[in-house]
Amino acid sequence: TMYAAPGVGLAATQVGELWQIFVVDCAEEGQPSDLRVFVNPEIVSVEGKVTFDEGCLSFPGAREEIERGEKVRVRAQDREGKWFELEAEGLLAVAVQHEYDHLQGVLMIDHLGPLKKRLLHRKMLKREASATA
Ligand code: GNR
Ligand code: NI
Repeated sequence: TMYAAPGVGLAATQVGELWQIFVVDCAEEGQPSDLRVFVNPEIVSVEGKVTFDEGCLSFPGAREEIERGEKVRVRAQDREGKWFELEAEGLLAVAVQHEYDHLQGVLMIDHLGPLKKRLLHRKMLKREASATA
């Protein structure tokens, strides 16, 4: 589903699977894939701040500037159940925080102020109305 979208990440909750699992692939276009699987992820530490222009497959067409940690350490299990720790920065760090949020029921819009949240909500309602009309 992530590759079909295409997206750089996908959380299980986005496809109706109630597991603490997300995947991320931040490889640049034309580069070999860099699929990373995170099972039962925990954010160990966050350092610095960065603002990133984010999109989300659950909010088609929307782009918003969101403030995130610049560097994160994440602990998770891999597909074999083995625990690993990863320090990420750049797009990978942003994607890990975005996907981790999904598993906690937190969405991109929850990082926006009430006005922007409302505007985006209306935009999504309009989009839905025109799709079903
Ligand atoms: O495809 C995606 N791109 C993206 C760009 C900037 C910050 C976060 C993301 S994640 C998003 C896919 C998605 O919605 N995953 O939950
Ligand atoms: Ni998302």
